[in-house]
Amino acid sequence: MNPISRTFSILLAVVLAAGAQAQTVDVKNAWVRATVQGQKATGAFMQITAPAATTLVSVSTPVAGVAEVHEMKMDGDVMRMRPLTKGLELPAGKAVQLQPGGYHLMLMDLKLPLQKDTTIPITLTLQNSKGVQSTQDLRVPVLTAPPAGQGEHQHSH
Ligand SMILES: [Cu+2]
Repeated sequence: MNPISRTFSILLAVVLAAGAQAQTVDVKNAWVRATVQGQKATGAFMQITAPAATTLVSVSTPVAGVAEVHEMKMDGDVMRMRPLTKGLELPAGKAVQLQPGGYHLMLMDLKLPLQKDTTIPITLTLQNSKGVQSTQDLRVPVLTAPPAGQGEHQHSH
């Protein structure tokens, strides 16, 4: 390899590494709710913190035909969920909770039952403030209830 192409390769590697790092979000307490035979949809939950302003534009997983970012909202006196068509804003340094009753990832058209104590892959598609998109792969445990310290009981206070 000649010195010029070698320098270029190193530069490219640095740029790629910097790009990947800028896009990475911190994900904690991720889990997806286990399903029973015949159930076609479930929710996935996690806490996401982005180091710089980021938008979660979409999600995908091989176990579901359709995966969407949803929010729950009161519609009159009925709680409804709807897809966030413009994605979920992740402000810099602020932990955003995806949890039962709030924002969540909706996995629909499930191809198989999700069994407790297995894990599934979920890919997040993220967009930075310059409009550049990147993906981040997660392994998410399948549970029947939120992990300790997380979840439904937090809604009652
Ligand atoms: Cu939903």
